[in-house]
Amino acid sequence: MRLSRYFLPVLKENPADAQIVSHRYMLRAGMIRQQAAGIYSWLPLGFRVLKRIEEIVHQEQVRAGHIPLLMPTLQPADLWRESGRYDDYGQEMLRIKDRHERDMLYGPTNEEMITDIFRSHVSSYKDLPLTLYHIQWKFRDELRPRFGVMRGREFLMKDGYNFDIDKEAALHAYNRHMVSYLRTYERMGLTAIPMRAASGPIGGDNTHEFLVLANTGESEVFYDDRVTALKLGSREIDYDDRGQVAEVCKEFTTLYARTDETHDEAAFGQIPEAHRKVGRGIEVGQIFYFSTKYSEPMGAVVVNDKGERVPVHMGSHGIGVSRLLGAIIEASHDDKGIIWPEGVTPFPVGIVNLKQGDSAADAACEGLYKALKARGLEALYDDRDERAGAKFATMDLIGLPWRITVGPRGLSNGVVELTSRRTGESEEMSPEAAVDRVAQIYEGR
Ligand code: 5CA
Repeated sequence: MRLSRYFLPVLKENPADAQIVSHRYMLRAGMIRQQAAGIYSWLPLGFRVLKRIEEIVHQEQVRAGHIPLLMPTLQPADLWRESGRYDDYGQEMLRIKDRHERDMLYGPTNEEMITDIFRSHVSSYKDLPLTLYHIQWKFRDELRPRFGVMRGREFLMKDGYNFDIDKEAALHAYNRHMVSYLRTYERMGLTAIPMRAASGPIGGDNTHEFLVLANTGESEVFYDDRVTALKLGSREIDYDDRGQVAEVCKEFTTLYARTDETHDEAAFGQIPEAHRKVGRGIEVGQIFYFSTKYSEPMGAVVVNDKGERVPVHMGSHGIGVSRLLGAIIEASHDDKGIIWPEGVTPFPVGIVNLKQGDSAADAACEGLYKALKARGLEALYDDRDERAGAKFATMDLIGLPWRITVGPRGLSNGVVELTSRRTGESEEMSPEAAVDRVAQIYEGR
């Protein structure tokens, strides 16, 4: 993408109403625009990151054996009357009447609708286990929408629902979600710690939230800091292997890590003092096992292998897709701007032409741009007629992890400069070597 032809409305000034750094940078980098409290347009740069995050979420869900579908944003109220949640949900639910005076709502979550789909099409244990998920916009009329996409009213969520024959099978689905989430967050450059939590309006006793540690997080967290060193890494997971999946979950949930809702001062006190930490975290996901809470009242029943009709065991599992942009920026930035992890960056690399109009510099930039494209990498090429300082400031603000700087002086020695946004370190090399290096960094992503 050539910056001269892109739509990147960066702001020079800090927006006055943005209280936390991720919100400030998302506005300044021209990623989002607020249209109403907690409701945003996704401008091209923000949209690219959102799509990238969605893609990683999809890939890891499919890897775990979960099946994508798409349910609508608007739902009939009658489904929610069946589960009893129409009245329970309160003012967070946006209620709408259509022209025939039928009660509708903008879905805050989809347990009822997915249960309806299931009961209409599945009747035998032979069709289980089944996990269906979608990535769809939700609406919750939050009392205090704030911090940009972090607590929106309209927000993008991945929500998945498992249907299993018994508790044991459903707990395997729960564990499978936990492991697939760990991998999902790691691919985004995040450390998200599973913490014992409270289930709120979704219900059930088994629930974990995934928290990214950040001072600006809304949740108070209590943990043994050795939990932050745990990594899933590139180990092979067989998602059908109950034992292996359960082992991984055990590894990640044995050390103390809880939100304030489930905090236990006595258990916390057992942690050696040097490892005992109180902090704040951003909740980027939550998983639930709630047994037959929805399947019983809604009649999601299958015939088991003994010929008996039994309600299925269910759980639901959510990832805050749009919130993740904020969480990643909170975890990865400096005073100049965002520092995108390679996994989610809107463009893999930026090209800065220090002297637009200089024939050698222009030709070298064009050559780099095309060579990168041939390797499957779309660079953001700053081909505007601007001062070098302004170009660097824009690149630093929007946070591409790598920058290739091209100027007449370097070119006279046959070199360009490759700079890491994270370390600030630069290295001179031939344009071909720079392309190779960047291609290597992104290999397999
Ligand atoms: N049905 C379940 C799981 S699918 C559910 O709705 N879970 S949830 O309420 O925990 O939401 C899932 C995730 O969505 C949260 O962990 C959080 O990351 C994200 N989320 C929730 N509310 C908001 C909001 N107002 N703005 C942005 N993201 C949100």
